[in-house]
This record gives sequence, structure tokens and C-alpha cells, in this order.
Amino acid sequence: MYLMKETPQIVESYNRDGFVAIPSFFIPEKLEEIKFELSRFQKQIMPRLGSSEVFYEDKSNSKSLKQIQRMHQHDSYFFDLMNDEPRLLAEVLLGEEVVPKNLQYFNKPPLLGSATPPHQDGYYFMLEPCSALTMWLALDVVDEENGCIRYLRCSHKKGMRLHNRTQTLGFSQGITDFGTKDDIANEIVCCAKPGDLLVHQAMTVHRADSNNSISRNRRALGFIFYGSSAKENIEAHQRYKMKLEKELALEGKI
Ligand SMILES: O=C(O)CCC(=O)C(=O)O
Repeated sequence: MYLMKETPQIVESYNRDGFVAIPSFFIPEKLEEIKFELSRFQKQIMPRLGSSEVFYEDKSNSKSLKQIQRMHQHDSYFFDLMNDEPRLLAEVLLGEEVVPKNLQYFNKPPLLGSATPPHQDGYYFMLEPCSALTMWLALDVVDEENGCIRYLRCSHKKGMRLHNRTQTLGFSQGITDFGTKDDIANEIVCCAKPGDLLVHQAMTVHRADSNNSISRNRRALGFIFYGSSAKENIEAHQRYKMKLEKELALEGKI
């Protein structure tokens, strides 16, 4: 069980707001280790991965790397990382055993990184009940200029919004009517320092702007956990994934 003195407040904020920010979740030494292992992964493992695992803003430009999928399935360091403190914290927040589902690398390269459309992760996950969460670990200084995460406070209590296809690789679905008065009034800007962890429920609406900085990356690791009670509509999920991959290949994006 993941326990520290702030745990009760962390659980309370997460349940009340639909997200919580935990400063310095990883100490600087551990963060350096993670960055070192990430760089090793990119050099040694990434070249072997298929196009459905590695996304670029522009696939002819290697500097435009934007996402790596399922790192925990491709490398034991990231498997162990996911199953350590993040998994213990996920169990506390979801109040049940969890299934580690995805460990993703996200970047928004300077001037190239596109915006993340407003969405609810639960729309992609197709779970019943929707017991799942996402952790987002900042690897760089993240602020409004380079595209920090923005959450809609309490949106996890307001049901699933209507989503539609977007043109954003890696975030194929976005909320169609985003930008209502309620949305604007409840948006919380979450700047982060390296080592800070943001955690949100699968129903919480969130988005991020593009990276408008000239030289600063906006790197992060995302950890997705499902609660063991969540039943996945595997057939619908596979159908959607195959259809999407076909479309993206035809469009030359992957
Ligand atoms: O890194 C981003 O811009 C978005 C990440 C996100 O939406 C997620 O992890 O659910």
C-alpha cells in the first residue's frame, strides 16, 4: 500500500476535483535515472518497434517524436517502474487492485508539438464501470508556453461528453462542444516541474495547448491503470483500433 503523510489529502483532492497534483513524486536522483533509461530505450529499443507504437508529428522528421506506446511491454526497466510506486498509488486512489495498462512517452517538441484536444480518457478506454486513472509525470519544466495540462475541475462527476474524430495523431477523439461557459469557468492550468506527478480520473476532461516555445521540449511519461472491476469491451476496442490504424496508414501518418 502506497502511504505517505500527504496520502489522505491526495485521495481527497483526487475524489473531489477529479485530479490531483503531487509535487516531487520522484526525487531528482530517480528522475535522472528515468531520463537516462528513456534515452537508452530510444536508442536501443525504439528502432525495433512498429509504426503503431511510435508516433511522430511528421514521420519524415525524427526530431518530431511525439509518443511511444506500451513502453512497459517492451522493456523491463519500464515494467518495473510502472509496477512500483505508481501502481501502489493507483491502488490507493482506485480503492481496488489494478491492471497496469499502458506506459506512454509524450513529447511536444518545440514549435512542432501540436495541441492535445479536450477529451476524457474513458471515452477511449470503453470500460464498464469506468474505473481507471492516468498519471502524468513531468520530465521537463512544463508551463503555459510549452503546453501544460489543463483540467476541468469536477468534470468527472458530469458524465461522458460527446466526442468526435480529430486529426491529432495519438488523440483521435475530442469533445465536440468544448468551450462552454462552465468549461471556461472550471479550467485549471497545471504547470509542473520535473518529477511532479499529475493524476486524473478517466472521466476528467483535460487538454493541452501546443508547444509555442522556441527551444524547450515538453516531455512526460503517462501511466494508465484500470481497476480490476473494470470490464473492457475488447471487441469494440479492437475494432476501433484496427479501423484507426488503417486510416492513419492511408493518410501517411504512421
Ligand atoms: O500529454 C498530453 O498532452 C496529454 C496527455 C493525456 O491526455 C493523457 O495522458 O490522458
